[in-house]
Order: sequence, then structure tokens, then C-alpha cells
Amino acid sequence: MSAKLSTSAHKVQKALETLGLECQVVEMAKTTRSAKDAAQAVGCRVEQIVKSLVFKGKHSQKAILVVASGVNRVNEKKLAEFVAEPVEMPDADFVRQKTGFAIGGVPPIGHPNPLETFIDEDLLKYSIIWAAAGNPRAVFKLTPSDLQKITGGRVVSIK
Ligand code: 5CA
Repeated sequence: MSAKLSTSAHKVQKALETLGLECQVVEMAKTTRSAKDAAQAVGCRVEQIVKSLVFKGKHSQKAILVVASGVNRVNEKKLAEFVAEPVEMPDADFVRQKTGFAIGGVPPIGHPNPLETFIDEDLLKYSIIWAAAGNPRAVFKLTPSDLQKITGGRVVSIK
């Protein structure tokens, strides 16, 4: 952990403050690039890691954010029903363009423009969850209700 945050992590810390959350972004000594890595680094269950996954509407080309429990695979058919169009996994450039962050560090907030967001209902089972904070070593701890508040996301069954 470091007191001085990198530029990308600092951007997330500022976004949290703007949203009125007292969460602290921490940069770990070990990688948090994948949900499994993040769980090992912070010492929690993989289920408690918030994966911020970007999908693309095949017709609209718009970005859709799904924040999912670290162990769950998003069911694209269910997501397609929610957004009323087929969806696909975009390439890394699209993710960076729409979120302002690179894969492995995409946070659930702090994007250039707010993204339509769906929250995996399984995340609500835990009192504490951890999300990526801008780069593949940065994370922050929050509650599921904080996650709902800061993303304005719709809680759904998505796996
Ligand atoms: N920092 C960790 C834990 S919070 C993290 O960001 N995990 S993640 O699951 O949210 O981000 C990695 C995800 O990015 C993968 O699950 C995968 O869905 C996506 N991804 C990885 N590589 C690519 C790629 N080449 N193109 C598009 N998406 C990718």
C-alpha cells in the first residue's frame, strides 16, 4: 500500500469523494488484475470482488456496465433482455474509451460519462465488497448499498 496514489487511482479517489463516499483507495504490493488476484491481495473471498465488466450493445454500440461478483459469469442472453438488444464483449480499446481506464483496473465509477449499469444481486449477500480503483493494483472497499448509491445501477439476476 502507498500513501501517494498513482494518477489513475487518484482519479477514482476523487470520484468517490465527489460522490460523497469516505472510501479509501489502496494500492497493493501484489497485483489485483483478476478477481482471484484481488481476493488474494486483500484477503477476502473471490465472491466479494466486484468485477466491472463492459459490454457493447450490438445495435446501439453503447457501453453497458455489469458489476458482477468475482465468481460469476455474466449471462449475455439475460443482459440482452434487460437492454433490449444483443450484446457482445468489446475490445480493450472500447473499454478504455468508454471508461477512461484499462482492463484489469476498470472501476465501477469515475467514467467520462455515466454508463447504464446492472448490479449482480449476488453482491448483496456480503457486508463488504472490493472493487477495482483504476489500475491493476488499486482497489477500494465498500458496501453493496454504497455500490448501488454510486452507480445508480439496477440490481438483477445476471449469471
Ligand atoms: N482488478 C480486477 C478485480 S476488481 C478486475 O478488474 N477484474 S475484472 O474481472 O473486472 O476485469 C477483467 C475483465 O476484463 C475480465 O473478466 C474480462 O471480462 C475483461 N477482459 C479481459 N481481457 C479482455 C480483452 N482483451 N478484451 C475485452 N475484455 C477483456
